[in-house]
Amino acid sequence: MRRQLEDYPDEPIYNMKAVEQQTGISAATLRAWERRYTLIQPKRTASGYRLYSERDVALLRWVRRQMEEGLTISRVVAMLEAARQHGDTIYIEPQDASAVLDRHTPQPPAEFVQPLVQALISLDTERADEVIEQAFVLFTMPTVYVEVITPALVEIGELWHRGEISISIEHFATTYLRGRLLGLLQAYPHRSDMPMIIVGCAPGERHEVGALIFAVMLRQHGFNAIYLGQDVPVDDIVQTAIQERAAMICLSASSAASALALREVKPLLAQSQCPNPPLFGYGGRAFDTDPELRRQVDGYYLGSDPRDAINLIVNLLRSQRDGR
Ligand code: B12
Repeated sequence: MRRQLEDYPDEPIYNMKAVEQQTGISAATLRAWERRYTLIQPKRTASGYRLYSERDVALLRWVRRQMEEGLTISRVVAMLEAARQHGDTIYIEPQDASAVLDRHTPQPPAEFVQPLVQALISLDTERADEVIEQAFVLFTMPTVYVEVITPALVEIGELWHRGEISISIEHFATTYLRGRLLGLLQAYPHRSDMPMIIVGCAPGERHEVGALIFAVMLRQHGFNAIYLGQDVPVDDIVQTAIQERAAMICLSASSAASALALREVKPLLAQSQCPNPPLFGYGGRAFDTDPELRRQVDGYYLGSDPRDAINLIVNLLRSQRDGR
C-alpha cells in the first residue's frame, strides 16, 4: 500500500545511527545534506543530538531510491522543491522500520555498561557523559535506556546493597542518570493534541527509574506523557487522570507492598462513574518477579520491557478508539 509523505508521523524519535541503518545513508552524508539543502532539518535534543521523524526517514529512503536510479542529489532536491511548489503528492511505500533498527552494530550495547558503572562510581560525570553519548551514537534511544542505563543502575545499586560502595556513591549515580532522563523528557515538545498518559510510582514507591524511562519512551513515541515521580497517592492520580481526560494511567511498583496498593485503582475508576475512564496499566520489578501480584491487581500488566509495553499501549488505545 502506498502512503503519502504527510501520512508519516513527524515526531522526532530516531537518532542518527537509527537513520543510517534504515536508509543506508551515512551520518557524514546526512550532515552534509543538512548543511547544503533544506531537504531535512532534524530536531535536536537538549544536549544537541539530532532526532529524525518517521517522515524524515521515509523522505530519505525516497531520495536514496531516486539516486539509485541515476539522479544526483541536487537534481532530487530540485525535483522535490518543484513538487512542493506545485502541490504534487509524493507517495512512499511503507517499510517495517523497527525491523532494521540496531542491526549490524560492531559493539553490543552491553559493552557500555561496565564503562558507565566505572565512570559513575569514580564520580566522573565527564566520562559518564562520554559513554552515554557514544552509546546514543551507535544505538537507538530505547536500546540505550533498556540495555545500557538500566543494567548500569542495577549493577550500581547491587554494589550498594552488598555494601561494596557507599550510599553517597549510589545516590550520586542515581541522581546523575535520573537527571539525564528528566532532561530528555523535557527536551520533547509538549503534545497536548496527543493522548495523555499519566506515569508515576505507586504509593510508598521510591524506585522511579523504570517509570521515568517509560515516560521518556512514551514522549518519544509522540504521546503526551505526564510524569508524576515517586510515591503518588492512588486516589489523587485517579482524580487527576479523570479531570485531565487522560487516556491511560501507568504505574510502577518494585515492592509487593506498593504493588498491592494498586488494587485500589480499578475500583476508584469504577466509582468515579466517568463515561470514558482512562485505561489502567502497570509494570515494575514487583510484578515482573511475582505473577501472583499480577493476579491480584486488576489492570493491564504491561510487561518487563518498556519497548513491548509501548506497542501494547498503542494497540490498546487503538482498540479502544475503534470501539473493540
Ligand atoms: C537504585 C535502587 C534503589 C534506589 C532508588 C532510587 C530511585 N530514585 O529510583 C534507592 C536507594 C532509593 C532504593 C531504596 C530501596 N531499595 Co532499592 N534498589 C535499587 C536497585 C539497585 C535498582 C532499581 C532500578 O532503578 N533499576 C533500574 C530500573 C530501570 O529497572 P526496574 O525498576 O527493574 O524496572 C524494569 C521493569 O520493571 C520496567 N518497569 C519499571 N517500572 C515500570 C513501569 C511501567 C508502567 C512499565 C511498563 C515498565 C516498568 O522497566 C525496567 C526495565 O527496563 C534495585 C536492584 C535491582 N536488581 O533492580 C534495588 C531493589 C529494587 N531495592 C530493594 C530494596 C529492598 C530497597 C529498600 C527497601 C532498601 C532499604 N532498606 O531502604 C529501599 C525501598 C525504598 C522505597 N520505599 O521504595 C530491593 C527490592 C526487593 C523487593 N522486591 O522488595 C532490590 C531488588 C535490591 C535487592 N537486591 O534486594 N533502591
